[in-house]
Amino acid sequence: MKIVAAKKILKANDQLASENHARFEQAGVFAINILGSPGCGKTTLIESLLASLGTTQRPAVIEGDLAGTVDADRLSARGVPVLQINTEGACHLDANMVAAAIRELPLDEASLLLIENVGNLVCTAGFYLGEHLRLVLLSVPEGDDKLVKYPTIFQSADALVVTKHDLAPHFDFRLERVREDFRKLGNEGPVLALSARTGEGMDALFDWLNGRLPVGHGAGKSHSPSE
Ligand SMILES: Nc1nc2c(ncn2[C@@H]2O[C@H](COP(=O)(O)OP(=O)(O)OP(=O)(O)O)[C@@H](O)[C@H]2O)c(=O)[nH]1
Ligand SMILES: [Mg+2]
Repeated sequence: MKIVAAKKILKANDQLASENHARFEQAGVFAINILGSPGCGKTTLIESLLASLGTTQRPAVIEGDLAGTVDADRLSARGVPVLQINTEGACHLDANMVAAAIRELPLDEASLLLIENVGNLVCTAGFYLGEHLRLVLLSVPEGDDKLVKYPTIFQSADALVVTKHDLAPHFDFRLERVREDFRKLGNEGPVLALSARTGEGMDALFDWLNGRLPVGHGAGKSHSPSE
């Protein structure tokens, strides 16, 4: 019997992801991988990002879902290029899927690529897609114990975004515990609590992201009629 070790598959994925990264660099695109459980608020956050960063950036979106185009339809309505990947049962995006997607997107006209991964706290963590930045979302209704139970994804995050913070009064969610557990995992990144519903905390995320984008990124790439 032949056995293909998971390590080998991940190595092949990393190789392809590096190629994706090189393609992003060549196109002048900053790529953000957005991960979290089903329903934690990924698409809603992307809508907020499009409304804010979209004024200085030229965004494009990759949507990862097992099936359907619900989120892609939602975001296409905002006038940005969106490409839907249907994983047909796979619980995560991989670098190969993203490589195929970026061939179909007008990447050279974009400056920011937002990738919504499949809703999952486990499988998505191990697959580097070539992104510059990884945002991991945890919504208040999921509970404050998730970092202890699903450490890998939180270890891999550049920032932890606690979503639906407007619901905090209705749940026994301790933000301080989440901050402590994030540090215990050895992650020094920011923990940003926010609500897309009320707008609370959104500016802190936008400021942090703007600080991470390369200087002169986006705005300088805007295609004015005089160009
Ligand atoms: N109260 C509240 N609800 C929110 C917030 N953000 C998102 N929601 C709601 O949460 C539900 C799921 O949001 P989505 O953005 O579709 O979540 P998702 O992570 O993209 O879901 P999948 O793509 O299915 O994994 C929707 O009903 C949103 O309106 C928030 O800040 N506060
Ligand atoms: Mg979604």
